[in-house]
Amino acid sequence: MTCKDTIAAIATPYGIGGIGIIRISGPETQKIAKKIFRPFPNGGLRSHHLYHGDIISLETAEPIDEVLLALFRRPHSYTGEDSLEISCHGGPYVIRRVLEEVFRAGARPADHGEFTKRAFLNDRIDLSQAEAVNDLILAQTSQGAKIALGHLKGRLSGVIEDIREDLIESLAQIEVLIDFTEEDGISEDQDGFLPVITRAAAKIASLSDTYRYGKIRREGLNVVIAGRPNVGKSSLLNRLLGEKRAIVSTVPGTTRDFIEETIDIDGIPVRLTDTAGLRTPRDEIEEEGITLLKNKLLDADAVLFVLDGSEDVTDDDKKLAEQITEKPAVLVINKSDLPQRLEEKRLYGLVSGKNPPAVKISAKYGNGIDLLVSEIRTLALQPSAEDRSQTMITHLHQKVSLQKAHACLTRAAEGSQKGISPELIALEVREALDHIGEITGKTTAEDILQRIFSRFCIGK
Ligand SMILES: Nc1nc2c(ncn2[C@@H]2O[C@H](COP(=O)(O)OP(=O)(O)OP(=O)(O)O)[C@@H](O)[C@H]2O)c(=O)[nH]1
Ligand SMILES: [Mg+2]
Repeated sequence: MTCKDTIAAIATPYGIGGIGIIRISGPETQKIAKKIFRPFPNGGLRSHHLYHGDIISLETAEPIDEVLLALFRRPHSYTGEDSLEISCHGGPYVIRRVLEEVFRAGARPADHGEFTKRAFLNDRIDLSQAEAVNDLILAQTSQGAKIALGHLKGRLSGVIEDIREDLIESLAQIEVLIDFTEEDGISEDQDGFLPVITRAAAKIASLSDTYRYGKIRREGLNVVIAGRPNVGKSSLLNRLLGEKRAIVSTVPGTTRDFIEETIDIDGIPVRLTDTAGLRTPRDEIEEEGITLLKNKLLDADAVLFVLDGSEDVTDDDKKLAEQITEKPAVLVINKSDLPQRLEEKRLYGLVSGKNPPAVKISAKYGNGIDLLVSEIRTLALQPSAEDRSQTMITHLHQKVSLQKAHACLTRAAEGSQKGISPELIALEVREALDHIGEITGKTTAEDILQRIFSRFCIGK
């Protein structure tokens, strides 16, 4: 596919810098260069060569800036089209003047992510790679950057292709069955395709499960510090931060609004949220604080459930335990410097369905904090090292597509066991293929593409 118009944008950040780069892409690229670049070589510009010269004003023929210019002839360019990069002096005035001349010579302003979108439309990269370009630019953590680079190099595309091949193989087998049944009305091997479908479904499920960890590596871990009033949540936040950020007092119900701060654990940003203590609200403000807490718990990747070791487990503790059954948690038994009244056996089964690890600390004096940090590290870096070598997905729409594909294959497998017609099974497998194709962009709807590329910066 070739786009008819030629786009241009500043590819470097706004502001003052050593150089600023203008990018141009599209069929008019070489003509534009010929109009505004002097001296223009007689035989035209060679691809992948640097030229030194001036950008001139089309109106006055006066030089605007002394630049370096490089042409990348199609298809050997980022976008797959003729592209040009002009390295100007990096001041906002000069670079904007050069861009104006580029527009005057025939280009139009590029939209968000339009260069990458053209690379995708011209089959230079697939959608998962295009998204990885943006993830890499926006990466805030070493782990996030590593995953993005892997995807950019086609790691996710490879896994998706592998699943696609399975599905195509099973479709071929089903088609044979359809022809066979039509001709003879019977078949010897009604569900020979079933193992292939089951294998593909398992691969899809395991890829879909990586979302939680992929997202944490891309965006960081969202940890909520929760507990009843006065157990030492704010003291713990201050201790983990190494500074006095939240107000600590002997008065229960001190924290009303939530307080968010970020610490770095092994290259992953861990966002800590200190919240209002959970109990039957005493006033309107406390009620509001508790609503906020419940919303924060919904968004949390993990919960630090703080208990007071100098007191026994209370009904308020149990109420909170009910709210966090779905979340990975660490039981933080605080105030270990005081005489202990909390019986450890009361902790078993406190959070129903699981036994979260428990760590004894003193937020006031710092005891046990290293152990707690290592528990948080475990939450952030799960799954284990071997699993981490697995390809991960990092975007919600990828997970949604995988879940839809999985549902189709489940229906196909169940249908086949119930003896439904191979035509209907083939329909399900084809739909699963379409959902898989949404990740690489083979079958992605235009509005979703639009949304994905609108998150990019202009000039990329
Ligand atoms: N001895 C001892 N006291 C602590 C410890 N941690 C907190 N405290 C005290 O417990 C009281 C409450 O601490 P906060 O950190 O304000 O408790 P909180 O859970 O944030 O309380 P709310 O905001 O009211 O829900 C303060 O007087 C703290 O000094 C600890 O490890 N040991
Ligand atoms: Mg507090």
